Parts: sequence; structure tokens; C-alpha cells
Amino acid sequence: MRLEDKEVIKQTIKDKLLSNFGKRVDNASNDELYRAVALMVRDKIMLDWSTTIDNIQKKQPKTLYYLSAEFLTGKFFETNLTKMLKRDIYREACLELGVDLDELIAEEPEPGIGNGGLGRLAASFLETLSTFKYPAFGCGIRYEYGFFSQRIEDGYQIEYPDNWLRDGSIWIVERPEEEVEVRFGGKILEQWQGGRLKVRHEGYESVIAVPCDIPILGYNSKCINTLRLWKARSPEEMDFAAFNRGEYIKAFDKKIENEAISKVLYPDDTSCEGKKLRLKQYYFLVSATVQSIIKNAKGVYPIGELPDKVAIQINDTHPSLVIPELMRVLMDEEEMSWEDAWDITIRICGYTNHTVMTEALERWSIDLLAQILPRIYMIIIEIDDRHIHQLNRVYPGQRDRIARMAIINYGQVNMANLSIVGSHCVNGVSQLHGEILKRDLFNDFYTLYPNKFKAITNGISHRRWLLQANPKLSSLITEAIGDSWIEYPKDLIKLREYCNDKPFKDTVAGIKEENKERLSTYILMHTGIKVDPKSIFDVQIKRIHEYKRQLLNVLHIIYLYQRLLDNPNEDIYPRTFIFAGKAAPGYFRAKLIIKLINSLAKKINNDSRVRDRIKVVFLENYNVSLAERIIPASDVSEQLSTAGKEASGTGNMKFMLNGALTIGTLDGANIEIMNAVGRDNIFIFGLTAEQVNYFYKTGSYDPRKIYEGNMAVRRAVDALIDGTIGIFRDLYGYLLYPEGSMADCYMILKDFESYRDAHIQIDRQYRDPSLWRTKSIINMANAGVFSSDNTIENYNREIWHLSKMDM
Ligand code: 26V
Repeated sequence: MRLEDKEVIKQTIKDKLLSNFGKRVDNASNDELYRAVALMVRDKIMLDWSTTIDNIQKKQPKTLYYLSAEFLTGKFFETNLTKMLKRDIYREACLELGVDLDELIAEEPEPGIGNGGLGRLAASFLETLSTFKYPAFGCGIRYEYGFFSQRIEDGYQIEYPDNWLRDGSIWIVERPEEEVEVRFGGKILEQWQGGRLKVRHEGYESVIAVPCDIPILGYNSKCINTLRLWKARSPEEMDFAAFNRGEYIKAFDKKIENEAISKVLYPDDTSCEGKKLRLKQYYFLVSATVQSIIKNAKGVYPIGELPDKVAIQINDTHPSLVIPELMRVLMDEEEMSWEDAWDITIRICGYTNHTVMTEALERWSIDLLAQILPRIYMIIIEIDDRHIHQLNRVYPGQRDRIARMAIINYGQVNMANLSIVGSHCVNGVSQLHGEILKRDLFNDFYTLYPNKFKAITNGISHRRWLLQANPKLSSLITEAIGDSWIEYPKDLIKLREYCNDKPFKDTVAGIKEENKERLSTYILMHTGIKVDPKSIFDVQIKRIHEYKRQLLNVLHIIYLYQRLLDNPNEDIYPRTFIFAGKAAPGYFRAKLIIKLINSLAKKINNDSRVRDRIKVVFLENYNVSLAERIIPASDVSEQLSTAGKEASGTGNMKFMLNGALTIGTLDGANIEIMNAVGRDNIFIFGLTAEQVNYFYKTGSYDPRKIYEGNMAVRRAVDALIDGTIGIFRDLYGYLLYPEGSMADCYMILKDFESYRDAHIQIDRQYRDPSLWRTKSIINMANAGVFSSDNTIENYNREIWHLSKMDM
């Protein structure tokens, strides 16, 4: 049977090559081969996909719409093969044709339509939803250009457009028959007709939203849900008269303006035009989604039953205009009363907050809203009026509190407040984050609606991050404990029995080393830096941000370097510090940190006095594929955020799943990881969130005292400006003498010493390979609760109440 399958696969690959490209295996390019095999895989997906869509259509089970500005799916080809349990047989079939499957996998362009954890979380949720056969749509924007492609030039981050769709995508199916019209601008006319206020929208401009659907496979599951990304199409192709007058560029002005909506993810919004475009993007996403939801419901069930049929999850505030948009459609088009529409809206919507950083909490100016979305603006005013009315009743005379809770304030719409008021559930993404929302950021709302607030800890797709990204370790685990962990990740706990099993430990160590060798080759090829696979691979990969404190890591590396220079015989266990991550293009300081890392790398890697005991590497263009390569090869996972600032973190979970040990603060999900593995199997350091808060509240933090009193700190900080690694006056000033803000506002210097102590522990413990392996296996064994499988069951129980489809 297996043999026959393989022969069929080989023949079909040949047929696809011939019919699509007129090529044979021996004269086809890798790209053509990738497309041929991918097309074949896609053929196999189509039947189950259409059955899933039909089932949802016919049976109308309650369906989730997960709205998100980002979906960081990673590549699809290998994942789809893995989910279909076909990766090995395709690999063999390819091999027999003289083709290396890995080379084909590399051909697929990476869809970079997200920038961080929020987007990656959305993608892992979709994977689990399909595996569990829960009916769901991911709804987003089909950005033509992803976040940006990062290159390092002379140590600096340089951004290039990420044209991931240049050659089309095998996995996207456009559905023009399901397109909808989205309206911007114009005027709103109100008329009383038959005892009802009728609203007419005139003088608007239309943009057509075209669904670009991507099938999302579950593991060994016939349920294939859809990621629906909306693409903007201009209703007018061009101004023919202008073209004939010779105004060739002007003839396309409107088309270009309209279609700019789905051009790029997070266009720079420092200019007014940029803000306008962002707002248009978000409304485009929510309006297209709401219209398609209502279209689907019409004539099939009474609109009043919508909350039994639909759940909408608002992934951070970017899609929060879904609340007024639902109100608009229910009232203006379905002729419902305000009260009925509001009741339905609240029962449908849930809001997940993903950050407490004030600069990331969105506010839109009312002028802009009134201009671009006049009807939505009117509805927001009404939502706010009724909300304030209620607040005045509950809190008479408490003007400050009411101002804090208002949706419209100081000429701006506070999108988090709108989301809280318009949803039945608000959740944080780790236990600590949930607590901070209740006690701090949203405390006023928590007092008023205590039952709305929940904490649901994030999770990761263990099937991608272990089964797919670390195939050797996966096979070993399966040999030891069986394969139930693939579908029941908590079964990984059975590995605990092996944490003192010598042969098992040795094999785990061997696999780690192989992964490290593979990464070393990649590093050499991409940076020219030769690293020692036997050294500790100490890794910090994530967006570059002050609060994530890459700078703390850097200062510690400087400190180690200085120690080596002081004492060439200093016994430091060889370490390779690996960094990767993108800085937002307009974020000057984050970009400077990248330059600092690269300058430091250049200095240390070329200093013979260091005798290769420490190496520093910055890998460019961090994305899902690069993470898949780095994480299985890591020994140490750096999770350094100032306590209270990282909502959850999910990288931390991927590392532990692959046997890396965490060095981290008591922040986000690090705390839960510590509780799962035990204090001895993680390196915790630094202030608690409470202590951090105390410093902020009292204003009593003084980094200059630390600088003056601690020689190690002082020398490391001085190195930023003494010319050893270049001149980084901004970063020096930021730590000690900033203009107009708090010195060292993320308390790097305060945490330095305990961070250094934790590293001393790592250095010591790594020297005892047996002990280290045991700890590593304990981390793997306890990673099961951090699977998105667990997270989704929690969301479903607490918020969505979906049922599994029978298929
Ligand atoms: C804000 C902004 C502000 C304007 C520029 C573009 C932009 C893009 C995204 C955001 C919100 C970022 C929120 C975010 O990614 N939060 C991360 O969510 C993860 C999943 O819940 C969580 O693990 C991380 O701790 C959290 O930082």
C-alpha cells in the first residue's frame, strides 16, 4: 500500500510538472518543482476544505470569527504535509526522483503578514481550531507587502519591501463572487420614516473587498477552516477620459488610492495620510467581515439568533470598529432597535488585550473618524452617551473616574474603552497580565463589571514548534512515550519518567548537538561567523523593544568581555549569544540597539584575546522560518522584560518545549513556566512587578546610584561611550541622563546584578551535562499545558461556546 502510494505521488509530481510548466524533473527549477508538489498537495486539501465550508453553510453551527490585523502563519507547504501525515512519504518520493524536499520547502515565500506575538498567536489558534473541528474563520487583510524585509548593512537595520506575493501564492483562493462593498466618507442624512429614523449615506466612496481564502489544516483532521484575508479592489479601473488626454498616471490615481488599503501592514502613521490609511484598513477589515457574516445569515435564520450562531473575537483593539459596524448593519440595514442591536453586539463580541504599553493603546481622533467614517462616528457618540449616562447614575459626581472610563475624551476615541464596553468578555493573555488589567489598567471597568474580566494564558502550536520544527526530537519522544502527545500535548508529562534515564538523556543531547551544528552552518553561511556548536547557545529572538531589554543582555555581554580582557584566563564556559528581531522602522532607539549588538559582535568576534570563549551573532530578517531553525538549537532562552510589561510572551514556551532552559524575569507567562517546571529548572532574576510598580509610583528609582556604586555596572555602561564599541551616547543618556523622561525607565541597571548571578548559575550548571539534560527534559515534559490546544479549550469554555463539528 505504502509503496503504491509513493509511486502514485511520484507519477503525479511528474504530471503536474508537465501540465503546468511543460517541464520534466530533470530540467525543472526548484521553484517549478515546489509549485508542482504544492499544487498536488493543494488538490488533496480541496475536498475536505469544501466539505467543511458546506457543513458550516448547511448546519449553521455556532462559528467563530477571529478578527486580527496580523496572522503570522509561517509557510504552509511543509505544515500542510505534516498535518496530512504525509511529510515522510513525500520526502521519500521526492528523493527517489532525485529531489530534496527541504530545497522545495525553502522555495515557498514566507507570508510575513504580522510583526510579533499577537499575529503568531492568531495563527496557532486557527491551527488548533481546525484540529479540534471547531468551526472558525480567521479574518484579516491580504497585505500585498508584509511587515518589511530586514537586512543588516554596516550594522544598521535597513528595511526593504517584503513582496511576498510577487509570484502569487499557491495557497490563496480568491472568491470574487463573495466580494462586498465598503464605504468611506460622504454625508449622513437622517429622515423619520414610518416612526423610524432612516439613515441615508450619500456621496461616499466605495472600495470592493475581495476574499482571498487560505485553507487552514488541522492535524489529522478533516475539518479545514478558512483564513479569509480581504483584498481591496477599486470599483473603477481607470479614468478613461484622463488616459485619452494623455494623463496616464492621473488616470490611475483613484485605483491606486483605493487599493493602497491592502498594500502594506502597519503603514507609518506619523503623518495624517498614514493615520487615514490605517483607519481605513481597520474599517475595511471589519466592515467586509460583518457584511459577509450577515449575508451568510440572511434568510437562513432570524438575525435575532445571531449570538447563538456567531462569536467574534477582537484581537487587540485594531479590529474594535467591529462593534459600531455591527450596530450600523443591525440598525440601518436590518432595522433593529438600538436596544436589540446593542444586546446582540455585546453578546457576540469578546476582546483580548495584548499589551499594557500605553503607546500601543490605540486612540483615534474624532475629526478623522467623522471624516472617514461619518456613520460609525455617530454610533460611537451614541454608545458613549449611553455609557456616560449609566456612569453618572452609578458614580454621581465622580468626574475623574467618569472621564477615565469615557469612550470619547479630549477629542479622541479610546479604542480599549470602546472594546470593553462593547464586549461581554475582556481577557488578558497570562495570569499576571489578567491581574494587571483588573487591578491597574482597566481597574475602573473591573469594579463596574467584575464578571467580564478573565485571564486566559496564551499557547503555542506544539505541532509546529516540536513535531515539525524538531523532527528528530519528536521521533525520539514518540519512541519513548508513544505518539499520543501529538494530539494530547499534556501527555508530554510522561517524559518525566525519562529525566534520569541515561540513554534517553544522551540521545536528547545528541539531537540538540545536531540541531546546533545545523544552525552553526546557517550562521556561517549568513554572517561569516564561525561558532562552536559545543558552546552554550544563548538566544534572545523577538521584536526589538526597550521593555524587552535586549540592552540588559548586551550590557552583560560587555561585562563578560571586560572580565576576559582583565583576566585572559578567566574561566568562562564558551557561549554563543544569538540575537534576531526587527525594530519598527520609526523606532530610533530600537534600531540603535541593533547597531549596538552588531558593533559589539564585530568587536568581540574579532578580538583574539577572547579566544572564542564568547561570540555574538545577529541573524537578520527574523521570521517564523528562522525561529523554527533557531529554537530547536537553543540551550538558553532569554526572557528579560521588565516585570509587568510583557503581557505573556510565547517564545518562552517554544523554547522550553524544545528543551531550552529559561533565564527570565517574573513576568507574563514566565511565572507560569516557573510554576510548571519548578524553581530549580529555570533561572529567575530581577524585580517583581510589584516592586517595579512601587518604583514607578514613588519615583524613587535612581539608576545613577547603582552606576556609581557598582563597578561592574559602571564599566559596562561606560563602554557605550568610551569608544571600545563605538559611540552610543543616546543609550548612555537613556540609562543615566535622559531629557524629559525617567532615567533607565525599564530598570535595566537595577536588575543587572541578579541577572549576572543567574548567568553564573547557568555557566556552572551547564558544566554538569547530566544535570542540565535532566532539567531540559523536565522543561519539555511540562510544556504541554502551553499548547494552544489548551488555550483554545479555555477560550471555548469561557467565551465562545462552540461545538465540535461531526466530520
Ligand atoms: C501595536 C502597534 C502600535 C502601532 C504600530 C503597530 C503596532 C502593532 C501591534 C501593536 C500591538 C502589539 C501587541 C502585541 O503584539 N502583544 C504581544 O501579544 C502576544 C500574544 O498575546 C504576547 O505574548 C506578548 O507578550 C505581547 O507583547
